[in-house]
Amino acid sequence: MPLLNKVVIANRGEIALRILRACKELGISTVAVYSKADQELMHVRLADEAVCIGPPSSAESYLNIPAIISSADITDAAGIHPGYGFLAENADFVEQVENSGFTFVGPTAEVIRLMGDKVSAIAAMKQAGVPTVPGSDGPLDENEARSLEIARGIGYPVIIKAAAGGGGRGMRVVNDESELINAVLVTRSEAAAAFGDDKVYLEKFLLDPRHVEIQVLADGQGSAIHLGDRDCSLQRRHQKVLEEAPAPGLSDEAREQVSAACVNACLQIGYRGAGTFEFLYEDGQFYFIEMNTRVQVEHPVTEMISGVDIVKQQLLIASGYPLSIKQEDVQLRGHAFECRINAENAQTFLPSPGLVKHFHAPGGIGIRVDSHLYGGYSVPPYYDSLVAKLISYGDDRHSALRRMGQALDELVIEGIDTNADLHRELVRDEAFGRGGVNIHYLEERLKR
Ligand code: MV4
Repeated sequence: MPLLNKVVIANRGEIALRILRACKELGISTVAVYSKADQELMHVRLADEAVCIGPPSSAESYLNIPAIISSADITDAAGIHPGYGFLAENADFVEQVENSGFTFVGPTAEVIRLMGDKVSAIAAMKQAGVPTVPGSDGPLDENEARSLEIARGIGYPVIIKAAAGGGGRGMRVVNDESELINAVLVTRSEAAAAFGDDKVYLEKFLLDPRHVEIQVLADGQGSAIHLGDRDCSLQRRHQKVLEEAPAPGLSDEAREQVSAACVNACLQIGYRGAGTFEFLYEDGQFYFIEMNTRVQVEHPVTEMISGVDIVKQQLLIASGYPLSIKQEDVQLRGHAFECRINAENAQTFLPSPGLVKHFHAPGGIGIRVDSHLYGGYSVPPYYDSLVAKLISYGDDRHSALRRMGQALDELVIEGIDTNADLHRELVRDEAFGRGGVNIHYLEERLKR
């Protein structure tokens, strides 16, 4: 079977470079699409072809569906890889890509839509035997007495979430009965304004869970596998900061049970491509909250412990190949960390774009740097502030963490502010060193 012969990389920054590398390795021709602010991006230089798709603003470039499809048209590309963010989980985009005769590197529009609505996603997962959070099992209706009854049955605190939300947008915690009706009303109207969908649902609010996720690959032809778990609990304002694989301290039994359920769910919903099941993990139990139908920023930690090139697998699956990796071939070994290096002020966390005067990447055994940075590159102010991902690998958690400490000490980024010093503190933090801190740990530590 032939591979996609040419792929449009509909993204920018480090992930565009990551996708370009996977394409080159497979012998797939590459088309970079870039905004007027991004002509100097590393992957634009390295791509076989490059097309300017619009002005700096994302809305007019990386979110401009006609411009991206036209780029595929004029370059005679076969496929479009969306990366993460931008149009990666936009079902309407996927439909237009396919109706124009191109292959979307990812799942079907139908599955993206199913997972994009958190109410239908949770219902599908429950149906497939994936453990979910005790909740309303469907949208809340206008019947206030019924909402009060559901919440009372579950017990306070509860959380009201927008069905169209996700990633921390459109949610509200309710501590007791007196606040419930107003919270539902406010969340509903915010959801209508933000997403054009006022559907809301209710869950038990878990007080101090960890964020643990399962990476899957499925070919849409009857085969699905998992590549183990990651812990992404270190976050600030719903932005992940430092991730690791595997999640520390899980029992083999809990881990195997939940990953088997995820694989089963992939088969049941007809999943195709790379995907991530997000869970809250508390007191040894997993609770599904959302599924991400794209490659994720933190995919490298899974690549390090599994030896599987996830982006390459995405391209093979999109080309129509059945999965060549069987579950028993997947050997998870060692431990990996990823530090997200952002161009941001260390005190205010505000973006810090500008000229990178010097860039020195760390190296050595067990170190990987996914970054589009180079000395003389100017970080534009228009996009996400992620400029580098430092990834370390070791035989065990301790040695991977030591290596990360050394890598951070070697890293030089001059000219812009970054959060590298925060990472230097975190990798030496005692509680983090023990493993298993919860989703509130970083924000509480920053307060101190
Ligand atoms: C929750 C929760 C506690 N209980 N749901 C935030 C992002 C979105 N993916 C879901 N989120 C949460 N849902 C219930 N039932 C706590 C959070 C949450 C969180 C989750 C993962 C990582 C970081 C977080 C930070 C604050 C709140």
